[in-house]
Amino acid sequence: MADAPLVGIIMGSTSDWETMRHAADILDTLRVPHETKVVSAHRTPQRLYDYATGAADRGLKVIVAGAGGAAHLPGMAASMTHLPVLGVPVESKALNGMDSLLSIAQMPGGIPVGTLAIGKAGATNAGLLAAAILATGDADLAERLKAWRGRQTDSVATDPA
Ligand code: RP5
Repeated sequence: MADAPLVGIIMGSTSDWETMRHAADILDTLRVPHETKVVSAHRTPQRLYDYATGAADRGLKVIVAGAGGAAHLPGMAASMTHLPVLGVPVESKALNGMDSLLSIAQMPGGIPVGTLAIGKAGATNAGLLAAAILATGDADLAERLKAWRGRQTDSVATDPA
C-alpha cells in the first residue's frame, strides 16, 4: 500500500496542473507522499469545505494551493484548517498572474498563507518549502533535501558560455 499523503496539492482548475505539477515533481524527487486534487473555491465550494476541514484528520501536514485570477482558494483553505497553507499564484492570461499574486498574498492578519512566486518557480518552491517543513521532524527527509540542494549547487557552471 502506498504511504499516506503528507502534502495535499490542490488547484482551482485542471488548467492549473501545468504549473502545479512542478510542486508534485519536487515531492516525487524527495520521496514525500502527496496527493493532487482539483478543488475550486467558486465552482466546487462544498468540495473545498470538505477537503480543508478534513485535511488534518486525514493525516495531511501541509497544503499547497494554486489558483489563478481572483485566487481565493489558498485563503479559503487556510480559513478552514490550522495546517500551513502555501499559495502558488498561477499565471493568468489577462494580468500575467499579478491578480493571482495579490489575491493570495494580501491576506488580512490572522489567517496566513505563505505566498510563493508566480508560476513554475512558485510551484517548485512550494514543493521545496513543504518538504522543508516536514523535514524539521524527519531526519531522513532533511538529508534528502540537503542532498538535492547540494546537487543543485554542483550543477551551477562557473563559466557563462
Ligand atoms: C481559477 O481560474 C483557476 O485556478 C484557474 O487558474 C483559472 C482559470 O480556470 P479555467 O477557466 O481554466 O478552468 O479558478
